[in-house]
Formats: sequence, C-alpha cells, structure tokens
Amino acid sequence: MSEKIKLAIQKSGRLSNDSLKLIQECGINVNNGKGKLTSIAGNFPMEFLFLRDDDIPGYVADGVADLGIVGKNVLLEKGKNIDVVKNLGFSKCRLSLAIPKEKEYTGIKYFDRVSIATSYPKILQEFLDKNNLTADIHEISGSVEIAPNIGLADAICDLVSSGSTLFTNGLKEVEVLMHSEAVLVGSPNMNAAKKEILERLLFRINAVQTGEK
Ligand code: PRT
Ligand code: ZN
Repeated sequence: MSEKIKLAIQKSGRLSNDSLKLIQECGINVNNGKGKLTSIAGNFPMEFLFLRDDDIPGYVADGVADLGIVGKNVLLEKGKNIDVVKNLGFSKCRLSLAIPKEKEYTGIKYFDRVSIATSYPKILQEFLDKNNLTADIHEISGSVEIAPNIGLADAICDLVSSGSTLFTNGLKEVEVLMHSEAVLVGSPNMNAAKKEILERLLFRINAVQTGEK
C-alpha cells in the first residue's frame, strides 16, 4: 500500500471551516460528513483525523497524526515538542490579560498577588515568572470572562479577537501575552515518503497563499 500522510484538523469549531477551505483550495478532496472521525482524500495521499483542537498537539507528538492544524496558543499551552511547519494566517487572535474596566491600570505590577482565571495556565505562569510576579491562577475551561463578575477572580487571561466579549462583560484588555494564528504542525519523525508528501502539500499551500496576496 502506498504511504499516506495523516492530517489532524479540528472537528468543529473556529478552526474547522478555514482548515477545510485551505485543504480544498489545495485541490484535495475532503469528505467530512456528519459524525465522521476519519476520512481519506480521493485524489491525494492524505488521511484526515477530525479531533478536538486540544488533542491535536499530543497526537502529532505521539505520531498518531503526522500533521495538524491548530492555534499557536494551544500548541504553546500543551508544550509538546513538535515543529511549526507553516503559519497559516487565519484564526488570528491574541492571549491577553483583562481587568474590570473601572479599575485603574498601573502597569504590570497590578498582577502581583491577584487571582487570575484562565484556560491557559502554562502560558500565564511563564509570563508571571518572566515578570517576577506571583498570582493565584484559577484554571477554568470556558466562559472565563464571567469570572470577575461572579467574584471568582480579580482578572482574566483569555483569547481576544474583536474585543466585544470583554466589552460586554465590563472588562478591558491591558496586556497582550502572545499573538496567535492557525499553524500547520508536524511530527519530527516522519519517514522519507511522508516528508515527500509534505513537500507537495507545502508547494500547494504556498501557491494558495501567493494567489491570495
Ligand atoms: O471543541 P474544541 O476543543 O475543538 O474547540 P474549542 O472550543 O476549544 O476552540 P474554538 O473552536 O473556540 O477555538 C479554536 C481556536 O480558534 C483557538 O484555540 C484560537 O486559536 C482561535 N481563535 C481565534 C479563537 C478566537 N479567535 C476567539 N475569539 N478562540 C476563541 N475565541 C473566543 C475567546 O475565548 C472569547 O471567549 O472568543 C471570545 C472573544 O472573542 P471577541 O471577538 O469577542 O474578542
Ligand atoms: Zn479546545
């Protein structure tokens, strides 16, 4: 049987449509019918795995998938030793600290000895350490913006794109920890045949991106 490269993409969420669109623009047929967890491209040596985005870095690190499309934010948070093969330029956002809008922001020392709610404890802890700050991190998996209003935390660290969620919840963005976008990640342990398929894929992605400029 000829070699296929396995690409993990988000099953449903903010990355899904643009990931599928990119693959289709590369001329690769992908069938992601409802409920499907895997599928095979008819016209390119590629197999798809449809997963939760949080699981993608681990699957690529373990070699279950050869490639994945995931937000840089999730990649850094999971801390897996895999390569960013290409920045994809969609799903742009930033990971930021935000505080209640009526508070006066005095600079980064504001965050010393406060409590911060986040779904990104690792990236936040690294930021605090780098700035010699001690804070109490509350890890929560969703609806982080509600935390200050219900008295769970003094501040939040979450993804922001338009800023309207912060605004609606009476918060203001005061520090940016990182800028993020979707990235193509790859296992460092691909065999020669898979590397050759990756080169063909990258050639097509580059052509798509050049065409969009
Ligand atoms: O189910 P699964 O685990 O696969 O998906 P998920 O719910 O964990 O992730 P999903 O689909 O919400 O987001 C996937 C990726 O999209 C993220 O990891 C980011 O890389 C990227 N992305 C880009 C965003 C946003 N923009 C974004 N705005 N992810 C989340 N948000 C949320 C943010 O958390 C906040 O609640 O949108 C809200 C803020 O948006 P604005 O426009 O009001 O500022
Ligand atoms: Zn997720």
